Amino acid sequence: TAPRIAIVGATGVVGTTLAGLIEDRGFRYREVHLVASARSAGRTLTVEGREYVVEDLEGFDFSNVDLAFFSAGGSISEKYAPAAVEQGALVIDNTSAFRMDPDTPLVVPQVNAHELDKRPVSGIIANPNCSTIPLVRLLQTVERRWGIRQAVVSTYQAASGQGNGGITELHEATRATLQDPDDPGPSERFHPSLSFNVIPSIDRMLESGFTFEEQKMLQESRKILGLPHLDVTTTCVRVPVINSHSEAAWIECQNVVDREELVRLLTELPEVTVHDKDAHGAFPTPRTAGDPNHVHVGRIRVAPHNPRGFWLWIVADNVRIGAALNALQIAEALTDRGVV
Ligand code: A2P
Ligand code: 11C
Repeated sequence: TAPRIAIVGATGVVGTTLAGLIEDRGFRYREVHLVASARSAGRTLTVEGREYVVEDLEGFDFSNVDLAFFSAGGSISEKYAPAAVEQGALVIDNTSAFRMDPDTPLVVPQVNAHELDKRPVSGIIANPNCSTIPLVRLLQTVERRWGIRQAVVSTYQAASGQGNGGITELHEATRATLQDPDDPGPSERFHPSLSFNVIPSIDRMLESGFTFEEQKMLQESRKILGLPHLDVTTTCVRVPVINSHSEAAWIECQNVVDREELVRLLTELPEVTVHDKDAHGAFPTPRTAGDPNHVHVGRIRVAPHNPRGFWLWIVADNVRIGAALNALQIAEALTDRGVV
């Protein structure tokens, strides 16, 4: 029978997108609970044309839930996900709280769905970071065919990575600067203001000089691909885009790469659109990429001076590919396997 599900963070940007995708993709469920903070409890939200009252996470009983999606932030998952597991739910967690826990599989279904063959020891399945997911979906093929020596990646990450609050702040800050060029507007989620700016710092700064976001991309890629020595190095940058993260990736391989074969292999990947109409570089952008449920790749170019290396320009909807859709595809894989 179909699972009873809960969406924790149901009022947030990932939670509302997940509810929409459940409808679009026809994911079957027996009951759905929409859960958020006390601030939202009592509000109503609609899923598949039916109204539901939002429930308060504090005191919510997970014993009537088979599958709980958590997208309410790391500290909320740390506190409430283990309790949900204890009450009998299997948790799909969108935060960084449990990703590196050895008893918690970190899953991108197109890459390592085999991790979903059985129930995890911790009762939690972690959804990777939104910049990691599109990258590993492409790297796996490259590793298998040519072997990766090193990937050097710069990201261009949208405001929606900081939730509805991030989107609102970018709008307000931009409006303030348009009124007065000296006014950077509000700067709570993004420091300094993101208005007409780019910020090479996402999540907290670590002792190493890398940010936590940059460290996540390395550690998570290694875990998902099962390559503990994979060399991925990144600079993560926030840009004044509302939604969809972009990445410029330089991938140097062990062997010489044939561009035509590379384009063919990427084209054959599931739910990937290759933008390659002319050799001089078709490209996706956050505004124009097309199907938001696909990873988009363009500017595919092997370096003439070093034909072991090539560049990719990647665009993926961070709220869908990087969070809600990946989480739902984990759930679909679990129900296909009869795990829930
Ligand atoms: P709420 O709307 O009640 O604050 P976003 O990523 O768009 O910022 O959304 C964050 C989500 O996490 C929202 O659904 C928000 O609910 C939820 N959330 C934030 N703090 C808590 C909390 N303390 N308990 C439960 N849900 C929370
Ligand atoms: C951002 N990637 O764009 C972050 C948000 O590791 O799940 C998601 C943080 C995470 O701000």
